[in-house]
Amino acid sequence: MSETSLDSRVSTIRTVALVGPAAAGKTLLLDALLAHAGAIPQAGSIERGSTVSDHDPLEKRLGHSLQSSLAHFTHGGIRVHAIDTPGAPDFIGQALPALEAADTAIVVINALNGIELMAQRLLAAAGERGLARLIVVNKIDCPDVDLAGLLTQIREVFGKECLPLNLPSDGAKRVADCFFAASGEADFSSVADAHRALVEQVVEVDAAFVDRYLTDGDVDPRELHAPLEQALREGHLIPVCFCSARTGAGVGELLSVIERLCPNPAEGNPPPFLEGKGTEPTPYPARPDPAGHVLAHVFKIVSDPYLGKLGVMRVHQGRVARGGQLFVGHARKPIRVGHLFMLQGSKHVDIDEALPGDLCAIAKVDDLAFDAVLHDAQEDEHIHLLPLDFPTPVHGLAISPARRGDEQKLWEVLARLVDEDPCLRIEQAGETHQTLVYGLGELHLRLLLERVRELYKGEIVTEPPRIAYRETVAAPAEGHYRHKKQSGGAGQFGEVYLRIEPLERGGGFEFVDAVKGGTIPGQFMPAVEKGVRSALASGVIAGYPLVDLRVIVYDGKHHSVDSKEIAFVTAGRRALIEAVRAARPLVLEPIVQVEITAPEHGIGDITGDLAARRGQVNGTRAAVPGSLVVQGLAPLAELASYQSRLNAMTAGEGRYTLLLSHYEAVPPNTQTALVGAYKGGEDPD
Ligand SMILES: Nc1nc2c(ncn2[C@@H]2O[C@H](COP(=O)(O)OP(=O)(O)OP(=O)(O)O)[C@@H](O)[C@H]2O)c(=O)[nH]1
Ligand SMILES: [Mg+2]
Repeated sequence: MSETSLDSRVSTIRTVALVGPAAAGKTLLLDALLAHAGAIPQAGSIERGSTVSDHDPLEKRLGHSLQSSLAHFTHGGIRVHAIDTPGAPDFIGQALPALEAADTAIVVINALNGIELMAQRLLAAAGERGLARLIVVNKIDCPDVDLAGLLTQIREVFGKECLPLNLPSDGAKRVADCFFAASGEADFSSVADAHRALVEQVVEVDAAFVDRYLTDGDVDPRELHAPLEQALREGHLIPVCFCSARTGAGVGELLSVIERLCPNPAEGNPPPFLEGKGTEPTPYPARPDPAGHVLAHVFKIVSDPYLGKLGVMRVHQGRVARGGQLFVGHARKPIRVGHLFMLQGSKHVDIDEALPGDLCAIAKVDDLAFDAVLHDAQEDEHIHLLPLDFPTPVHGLAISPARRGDEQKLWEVLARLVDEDPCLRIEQAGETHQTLVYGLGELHLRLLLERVRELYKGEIVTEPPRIAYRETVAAPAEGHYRHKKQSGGAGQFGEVYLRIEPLERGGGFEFVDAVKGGTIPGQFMPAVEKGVRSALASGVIAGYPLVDLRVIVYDGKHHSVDSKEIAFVTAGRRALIEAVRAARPLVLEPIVQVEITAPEHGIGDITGDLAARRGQVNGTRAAVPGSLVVQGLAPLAELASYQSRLNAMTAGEGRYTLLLSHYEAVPPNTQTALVGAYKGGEDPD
């Protein structure tokens, strides 16, 4: 196959991510697109659980997507890959990675609800990643929706670069194109005005076109392909389309927009690949050239009970072929691409090769992890994609098996589920051997537990959320420990003097070797640091990890025969414990940003309740008509089981999201209680 024909095949690929708030109609819209393109006989239904994308039994039961899901179709010679994503904030760990795989983000807005928080959040995230963005107003068939008002609101909230590419017409039974057509009938506004506004916005990116436009009064839109792509790339234009996934109005037109206007893999901004280790990697310009080295990025992991681990990836450069060999990140040993396929909902469609822009999957590769880069040249091992900014999971739960001895089995089930979702985290709690899982909210953890129960099959016990407290110090202090043991033959000897200093909040940990004259020989310093780190990890006064401090080791003693690594580990650990106890230790608690959406009449109760729980209200703003969004800060510990309290205050209509903001010292009485409850402390002997 010649290079030119391969390149022209890349230009016929479009990769889009459907993102936006829950219930906006993303999943139904994908089915409508698939049906319109002839990939399925007819669109399915959310209520009957018959869509391509919501294939998981739990998704069918709830009527919401919980995981991202892929589908593809061919129409008019163009291959379109689409990723449907869940809209609930707790599942944003499935939605954000779709932005790493797509060239265009289609932000779906529910005409019934207007602009919701998730639409804002995802439109901004897509802009930060440099994607072309398209806003789709869905559900235009619903009676009493104010589409003209919504369009005005979109331009107010998202900016003047949001311009309609089509307008509802014939009582929203169809839509009228405003880009290629210069006139037509619309339900509101005017096709001619919308056409003029679009052309003016697009020509602005290119001075030559501005001149032509000023001279001739119009430019044939078919000549505007290059400036239009540039305007999309630069965020100078965010087109708005209207449709109804239910009646099919505007669905064919959306398909044609994807084919004719959305960027192909070579027309979008290059993906933000970085090359190098350490703190200052340099940008790596990946090119969507099938003849280049392979660079493919794993943006989704699926743990299939029968097929093992599936890695779903976007090819960015080169050609991934069945039977070929690829390296996973730094791994020395290549993997063989035995089975290469594309996903159509739950179905696998075998393929021989995947080109830049294609989304494909490989199975049974245990080493694959989310965010891995696959490549076919060992020198590319340090290339990675700029990481996404995921919210930190702060909702914790302790899980243990009802039957003792099953801990490992339960851990394996959890680890598999955590692999699939970058916003879930598990850890083994210090001495208690409890397994802690952290997620973004109560819904997130509840659904995780449903899946754990299904896979683990045995009974599990959960305990109320555990707060991820931290310890720190408020003053500088000194610590010293001399470890000396003489038992029979060889002894153990190590002595450490150190000083600790508080760092600013968020400052982490610094270790400074200030030993002069080799009183602690260089080869023992790693042992001292190991001892210090082990004390930091297990905590000193309340059993929580120590943060925000600098440890300066400045003196010590060794013995030419009896000094051993283990002696310095112990001395480092004990010296640190002594210093921390003298440095006014504090327990810190997580403070979260909370956003509560609730009907107006419930707002007074909500703000009063927040203030009573050591919270602070920072502002209120309008959301969907009739409801308000309250923004504030509160200690996470005060928000345990918040959904049930919110339900009581809002007759079940309130919703909230939490994001970790920062850590602050707990009130003195809480500190006394936490320190008193801690039994794991060790006294230096
Ligand atoms: N009237 C009308 N209803 C629609 C339309 N599109 C979707 N719906 C309905 O809206 C509900 C939500 O649709 P989904 O496709 O599940 O929405 P989603 O955006 O995928 O939601 P999440 O998966 O939770 O993020 C379902 O009951 C759909 O039948 C539409 O254009 N008009
Ligand atoms: Mg969905």
